[in-house]
This record gives sequence, structure tokens and C-alpha cells, in this order.
Amino acid sequence: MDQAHRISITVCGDGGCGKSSITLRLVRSQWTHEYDPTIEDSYSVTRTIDGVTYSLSLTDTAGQEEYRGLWSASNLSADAFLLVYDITQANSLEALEYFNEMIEIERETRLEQDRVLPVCIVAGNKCDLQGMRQISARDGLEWAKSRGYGFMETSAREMVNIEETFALLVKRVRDMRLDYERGIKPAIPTAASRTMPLSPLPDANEKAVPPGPGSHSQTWPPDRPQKSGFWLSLKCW
Ligand SMILES: Nc1nc2c(ncn2[C@@H]2O[C@H](COP(=O)(O)OP(=O)(O)O)[C@@H](O)[C@H]2O)c(=O)[nH]1
Ligand SMILES: [Mg+2]
Repeated sequence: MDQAHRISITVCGDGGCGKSSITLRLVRSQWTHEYDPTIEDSYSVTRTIDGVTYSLSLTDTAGQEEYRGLWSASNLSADAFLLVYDITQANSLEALEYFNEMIEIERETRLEQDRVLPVCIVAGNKCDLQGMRQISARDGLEWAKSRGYGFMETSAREMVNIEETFALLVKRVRDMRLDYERGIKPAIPTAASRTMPLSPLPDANEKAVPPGPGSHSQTWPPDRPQKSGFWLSLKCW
């Protein structure tokens, strides 16, 4: 398989957020209750997306603070990063900032060297545990969007949005490479522009409020199909 169809992905995030579970779900469809949190492992898997077969090399990193020193340069050289947090752990979204800072430095380096930039997707995992939720989909989405990253809520346990998340990632890498070949530079928001307020999204349980009479604003919610119940809470951008 030629280089154009190879995609390396580093899965990162705090310990216990489900990196190994997500990775193993994609690679082996396996659901095991516990994985050794100290182990960093690599896997290969192929997926056909829009008629093209890609070989994905995944690195499931060991996320705990005490192992972060083991992060190798090869983890940072990935084509894409899947940044995983746990929707039931309030601090696990902030913990992504640690990885994001490394990725931002890597992005700067690639910009200077005129190389293709990495693609980042944020996954709010354990969305099956709705009753234990501490991080709203809106907060996860805003964190991702303000950095120019894609966003999904996933459940490795219930196999929700696992294939979809990797499919999104592959498509973004493909598009990023095509743009690069055409000389189109991606517009990644800078750290300075991140304070810009984002338009609010309705909560999963909130009813969407249609614009009042005389309002000439766009439809609300913007370009999103109306879904109900549990599925409404699974956001994907
Ligand atoms: N309910 C639920 N538990 C999960 C999910 N993903 C992982 N877990 C559990 O969370 C714990 C940590 O998962 P693991 O994949 O080892 O996390 P890692 O340290 O990020 O690799 C394990 O007990 C998993 O069974 C999920 O989507 N839903
Ligand atoms: Mg693990």
C-alpha cells in the first residue's frame, strides 16, 4: 500500500478515559473490562472509506501522569490525534490541554517545515454513563471547536460512534493531504483567538427554541437534524 493510504493515529488522554477500550474496539471488536493502564501498544487495522482502503496504525498511549515522560517523539509524528476524555470525570477534558500543548508545538514545527499538519478529533467517551455525566456535550464541543478539532461522543462499551470517529478522522486526514497538495493552508484557530465566544447549542434535554416572529436569524439549531432522547445527546461534528 502506498504512503497516501497509510494513516498513523496516536490515541491520547488521561488515564482511565478509555483509550485502550476504544482502540481495542476498533481493532478487535473486543470489549474487556480492564486493560493494563501502563501499557502503550500499537496496532494495525484496515478500513475502507469512500471506496478507498486505508491502513491505520494506532498507538494506544499510557496516559497517566507518571508515564507521560515515556511519550516518544514517534507519538507526536502521527498524522492524526484522537484526544479522549471521560464525560464522567470533570477534569479529564482539561487534562487534554497537556497533550494539546505538545501537539501545538508539533504543528508549529510542521508549519515551519512546510509539512502536512496533524488532524485532531476529540472523543468524549463513556457516553453510555449518562447518569454520571459531569461534562456536557456542549463543553466538549466548544473545547474541540475552538481549536479547530472535530468532536464526537463515544462509548467503547456500547460500541457507539467508534467506527464513525475513526472514519471522520480518516476523511479529515485525506482532505488535509489533498488541501496540502493544492497549496491550501488550513485555518487552525490560534491560542489568542480562542477567547472568542461560540454560539450556544441546546442541551440534550432542552427543547430547541425556534426564532420568534419577525426574526430573520438562521434556523435553530443550525443545519442539524432533529433527533430525540439519547441520540440527541450524541453530538458529532
Ligand atoms: N461504561 C463505560 N466504561 C468504559 C468505557 N470505555 C472504557 N471504560 C472503562 O473505563 C476503564 C478504563 O478504560 P481503559 O480503556 O483502560 O482506559 P485508558 O487508561 O484510557 O486506556 C475500564 O474499566 C473500562 O472498562 C465506556 O465507553 N463506557
Ligand atoms: Mg490504556
